[in-house]
Amino acid sequence: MWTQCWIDYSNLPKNSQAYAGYFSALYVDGFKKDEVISTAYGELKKAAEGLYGCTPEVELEVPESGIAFIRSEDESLGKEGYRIHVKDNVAFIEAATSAAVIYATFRLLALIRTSALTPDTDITEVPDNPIRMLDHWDNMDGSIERGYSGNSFFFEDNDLVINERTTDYARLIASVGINAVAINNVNVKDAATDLVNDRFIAKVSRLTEIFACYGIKMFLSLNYAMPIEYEPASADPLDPAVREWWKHKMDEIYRAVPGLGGFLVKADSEGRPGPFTYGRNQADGANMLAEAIKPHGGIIIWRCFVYNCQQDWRDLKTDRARAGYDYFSSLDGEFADNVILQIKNGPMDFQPREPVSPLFGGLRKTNQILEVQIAQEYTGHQIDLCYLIPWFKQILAFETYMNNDPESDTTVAGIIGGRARKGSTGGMVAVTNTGNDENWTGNDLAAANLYGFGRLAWDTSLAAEDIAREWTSLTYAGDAEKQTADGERAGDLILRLLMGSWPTYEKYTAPLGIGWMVKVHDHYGPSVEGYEYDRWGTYIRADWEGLGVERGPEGTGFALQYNGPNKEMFSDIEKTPDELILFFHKTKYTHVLHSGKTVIQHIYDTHFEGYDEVLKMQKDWQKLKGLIDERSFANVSERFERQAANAREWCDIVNSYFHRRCGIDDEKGRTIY
Ligand code: GCV
Repeated sequence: MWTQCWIDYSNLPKNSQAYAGYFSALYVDGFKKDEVISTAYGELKKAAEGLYGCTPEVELEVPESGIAFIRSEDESLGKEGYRIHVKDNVAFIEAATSAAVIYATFRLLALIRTSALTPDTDITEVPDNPIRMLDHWDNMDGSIERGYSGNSFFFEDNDLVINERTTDYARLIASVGINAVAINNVNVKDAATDLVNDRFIAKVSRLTEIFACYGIKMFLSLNYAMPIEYEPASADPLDPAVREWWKHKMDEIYRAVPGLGGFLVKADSEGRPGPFTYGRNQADGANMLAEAIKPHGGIIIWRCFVYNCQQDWRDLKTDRARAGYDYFSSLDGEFADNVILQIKNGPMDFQPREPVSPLFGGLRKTNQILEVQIAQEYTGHQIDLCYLIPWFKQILAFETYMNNDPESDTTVAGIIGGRARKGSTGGMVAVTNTGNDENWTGNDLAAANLYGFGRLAWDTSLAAEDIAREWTSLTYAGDAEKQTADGERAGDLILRLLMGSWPTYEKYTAPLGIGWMVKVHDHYGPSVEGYEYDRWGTYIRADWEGLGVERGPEGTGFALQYNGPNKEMFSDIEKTPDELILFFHKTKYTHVLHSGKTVIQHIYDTHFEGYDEVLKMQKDWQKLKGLIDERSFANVSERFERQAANAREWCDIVNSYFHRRCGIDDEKGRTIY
């Protein structure tokens, strides 16, 4: 069996009796009794049974106490927004669609379970992002690319799996406002190509229906090269035979799966085929699919992760960081309306710290989705604790200087939320961290990233700390209120660990934005020069004098891809923020940072500190013994043990490597192995 994470209703919240009355009745006005409304009722029932052992009666009039779903004509709520307010002893959910009722129901339950619902509650929430999506990198053999929490719960032995867990998953992600999910790996290989063929299409259709009950649109990753295997024997996007083939294919797919949201495509990247093979550009490829899917109302999500993965080490001009902008910025405005470009947060690949991709603010006439990764590929494999929401907040807040219009919100959040350009659409996607482990996310605390991603994608103004507090209260419920021996509330202790975890992880791993000092391909544990000597070349350029890649005007020129003040800031080593200095500049070990420390002393200090902080986190966690659920306590204890070993290894290897490279001693005289 598996856990229910933050929607487990077996643990009564504080003051819970005060809310019992809401669960006595449900009144529905103006909605047809569709599957989605039934799902919302089902959720209330589940909560009522779990929390109070009762079942809400469906009543034909507004009850004296209970919950009421009221269909609203208020256009400002849009398709997904809702109002929750309390009058007398009734909690009202007002919304224009049944999907919005689902989101509101989960919100109401969260308010109740955190004792936040009061007689004065009157909140209206409309999501900031039209698309709030999770991408699975699940393969049909059951493995998950970059998966750290078991195998896939969608696929096994080259077949689809549909069972109770599928519904529990839909429930889990709908509870935090997710409205789209792509179930298979963007590297579409072997049997996965057949997801859109007779072999699997009926099961695909059933899956879309399960998700639809929770208001979620299902997507598939598509094999761009598919028509090569058929009559056109080509995937040239401008070849009329290929275009025709796709039109027929889309007709066939949508006849069988009318509820499909559309397709996610990785083309011309890391060995995947794409339009470049035929001398065409990325817009040619995306628009061909967009045209074919348009009659069915589907969308094409086209990834911008296109780069040359085999750069020669002697080539100092080619720069992987430049690639996205180089390939896509000149195509701005050429993509069809039903194409959305999916852009990774940074120009490289989900490192613990990177600058924001210059495509945000570089593209002015194109729909954009921000892609982040909660699968902890480079941030500790869900062994190490790394609460990523504070990092995502920084990315969203980045000012792109896209235009000079003071009226438009040109931060990343504004661009993807459609507020920078009238008529645009977009959203946020996370490569998900879920698998078939008992607790879904490997490390129990990694579930805070899944929860947090959903909440943040819904409301980008939420503080990372508030999200973590909410998650902690919902997950540990009554236990969060207990006190440790030294008088700290258990929930506060967990919150403190979460909030400190990303800065700590950054400290003991790759400093000052350099990234990539991980073991090659596996990406867990240190290997300072691993990628320096790999065919998959991604360089850090360390020598006896300094390290970092020169990306200013004298170097690869990457810094020039940014607008106005950002271009100026990143081009100049003196103006570049410390945390990104090695990303942008080849920097001497003796260079003095804004912090007043030299680069080398910063490396020594942060690595020692990072390791110490992990030991402290591990010790703090032990204070929860006997206070929280035993399974969860043991799960995280075991993870901290491994994290401590990992942090020790990082600290020793990184410090020793740089000590030997530059010969400069640690000012504090600590032992460097
Ligand atoms: C799915 C990185 C990962 C790959 C991943 C790729 C991508 O390179 O290491 O596993 O492939 O990103 O985002 O497509």
